[in-house]
Amino acid sequence: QQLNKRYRLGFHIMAPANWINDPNGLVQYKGEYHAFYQHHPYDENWGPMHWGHVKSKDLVHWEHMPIALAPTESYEKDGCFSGSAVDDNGVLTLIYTGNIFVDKEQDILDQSQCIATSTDGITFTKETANPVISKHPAEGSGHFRDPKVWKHEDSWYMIIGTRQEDTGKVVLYKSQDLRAWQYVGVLAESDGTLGYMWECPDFFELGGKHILLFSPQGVGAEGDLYNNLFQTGYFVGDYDYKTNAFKSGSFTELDNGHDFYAVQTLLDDKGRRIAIGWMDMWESSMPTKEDGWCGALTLPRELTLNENNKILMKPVEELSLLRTQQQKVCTDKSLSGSYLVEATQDLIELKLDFDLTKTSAQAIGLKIRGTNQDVTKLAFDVEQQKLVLDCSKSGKGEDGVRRTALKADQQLSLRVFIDRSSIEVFANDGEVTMTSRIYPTEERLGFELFSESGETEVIDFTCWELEDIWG
Ligand code: DQQ
Repeated sequence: QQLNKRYRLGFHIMAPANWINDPNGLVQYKGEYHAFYQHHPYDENWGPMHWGHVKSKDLVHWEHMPIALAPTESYEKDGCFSGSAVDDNGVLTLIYTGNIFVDKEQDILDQSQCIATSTDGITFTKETANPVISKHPAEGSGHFRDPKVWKHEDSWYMIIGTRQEDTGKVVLYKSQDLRAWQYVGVLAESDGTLGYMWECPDFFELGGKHILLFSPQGVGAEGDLYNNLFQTGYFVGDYDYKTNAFKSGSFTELDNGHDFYAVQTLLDDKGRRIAIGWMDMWESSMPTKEDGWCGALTLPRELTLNENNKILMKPVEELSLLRTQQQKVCTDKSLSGSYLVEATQDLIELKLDFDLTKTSAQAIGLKIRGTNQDVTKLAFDVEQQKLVLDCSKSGKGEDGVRRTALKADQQLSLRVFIDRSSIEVFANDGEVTMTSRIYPTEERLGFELFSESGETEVIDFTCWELEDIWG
């Protein structure tokens, strides 16, 4: 059956049809990138979780592979939940959570950690010894999921998200063979303000520091921060493997848009730390369900740490392989009011640099794909020093406006990727990113560049039409 194409993404990872959520098992294996994802292959709604699978030679052109994991065993009867992957000496090893609903209504779960292996990177065999960790530690509960495994020196390490009553935590295990795991202890836990459950943890070195990335449930909104139901964010700190002491600073949200969650990373053979998230959110209205599918993964982003211990996220350089036509819209142009730019395609990357030393406007930016009734607006509020992504007229009314602080007095550089139902904004070399789904209801393509209540100077505005990788 043909899916309605109107919102099908052109250059993002999606399932062939039906539901997807978290990225899982991001890994390089035998020279190719593999990404798996939480998937319900029989319905556009979340349900018994399988692992969907895609692979790529270049992080940009993806190929669908057969479903990697289905919940066939008693220890995973209610789903193969999120997890990670490692290349264990030529054996592609998936480490995932077996989910059992003890009482779904009361949210009582019995979760354990399991393993499946493959030597062709296509078909996976579950270990007969599963689950390899059958019970949570005393510091946790049956909410015990999303194992992330990595190697340090000669040992394997695994972190798992858990909760104890209403305190979210990450716990650590150690192994020599990926099968027998020894409990080390709690790596980090909520101080009472950071939620009741920590999902999808990841732990890695970046710029000489250790980063604990995780997705807490139950953090309340605070002004411009934490405005989604759940958020992905991180701690930057120092870690000592000998004592399991992790000393870190405060929690920082990783992206400030509407649809970005359950982020995972991999370290690739070029030494890059690459992150991919689920590009949707539990509370969104998910209009693509009408078309028989739901959910997607974000573009891969390369992470670096700046001098203020903030993670910067930039689109991986391979994304330039998608560019087909280039259009130089303008250079060194002073602007007040608005300027219309036609586009003939709906898959677009754009680069837009403003000179803030020549800006008297209150707000500058871009209206995307629309008229006043149906438009996504990206603005920089010059006085407040905030980047503002207004999705309140992006075809699903309940998604409002997101604002995030962006200190900029010299230049504002925007890189924006617009797909048929998404927008990903990278501002000032990844200092701020905003990721949201949009659902344009009108046909108009194109943009309107604007400078409100004053002038600005556009240093460069270049657009590229992008390839549709799914044809
Ligand atoms: N989704 C998975 C869980 C994870 C949650 C289940 C986060 O493993 O904790 O689909 O979206």
